[in-house]
Amino acid sequence: MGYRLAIVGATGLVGQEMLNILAERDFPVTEIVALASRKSLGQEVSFGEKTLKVKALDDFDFKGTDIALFAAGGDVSKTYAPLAAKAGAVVIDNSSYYRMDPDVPLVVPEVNADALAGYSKKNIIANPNCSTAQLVVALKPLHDVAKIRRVVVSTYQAVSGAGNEASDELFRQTRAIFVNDPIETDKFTKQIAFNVIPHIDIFLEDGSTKEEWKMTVETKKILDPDIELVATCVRVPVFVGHSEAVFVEFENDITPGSARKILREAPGCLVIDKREDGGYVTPAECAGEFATYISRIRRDSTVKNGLSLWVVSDNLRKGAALNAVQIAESLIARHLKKDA
Ligand code: 11C
Repeated sequence: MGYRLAIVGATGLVGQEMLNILAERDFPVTEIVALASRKSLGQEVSFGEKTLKVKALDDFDFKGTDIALFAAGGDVSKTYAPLAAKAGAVVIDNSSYYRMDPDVPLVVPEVNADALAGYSKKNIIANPNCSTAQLVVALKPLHDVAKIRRVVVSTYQAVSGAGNEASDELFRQTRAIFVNDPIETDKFTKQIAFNVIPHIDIFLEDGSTKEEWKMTVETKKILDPDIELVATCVRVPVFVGHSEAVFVEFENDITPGSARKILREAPGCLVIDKREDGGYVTPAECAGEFATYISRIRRDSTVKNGLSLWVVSDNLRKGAALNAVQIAESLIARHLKKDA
């Protein structure tokens, strides 16, 4: 017995990855509809061996849809998620629009699947920001053992986090440099090819960016409101895979050896941590994978109980599409079981 699904934003990077992952994981589907704006009408997207013709979102009737996965940005979610939810579909929303709504669970299944119980308040479940998702997967097992007080994180975020056009911009600029053409910027504020940009999302009054703020407030909502977190979010010329240098201060002592052992056994985590040349993971190796990779686990001796980690994951997968599909899987297992 399967489920009727709708994918909103099916032509975007995350929407297409959702379709790939649903097919890869043999998600129980009886019907799947690919939706997008009218300008994508008639386009085709792949779902396993099948090809789906994209339909228009603006006149789609969600009645009869069990689960709607939204990956089309905050404005689309703001308008259409409540309509889908009212028609009876459970919405799993990848945008930031509903994340901090107290009546909307914000879920990373390895960390807080129990929060799914609150889904029926609005029939909407939020998927976190990509840089938060991989971080909390790595932090949760350590928090359970030694209680985290404070986290300092610097991110190295791939251009695909900013969408298709941003990825094209990195490609075009890289080419332009090689053929000596002028560099044109559009999606990014400065040249991204052979450069790094310490700016993701809009600036806030205190000088931080919204991406940095999201990492703080989302970690608190998903993992523990008492955790203090400060982030610096940086865009790097990588197509897929966000990396994070993470400094964690704990309440209780925890050695690098015990952290390594705990993370090896933790759901969603894969430890690659040989203290030798190449004994760590880089974004090029995590692209297309499901895991959150953890390397460079070592003591931070500048604080009492400190550890430092390197955390890498595919931002389109664990950071977005995979986490959304895992939410759908957990939702089905816990709340939407259908008789076989
Ligand atoms: C980026 N993290 O890499 C962003 C993309 O709040 O869902 C996801 C933004 C969000 O640009």
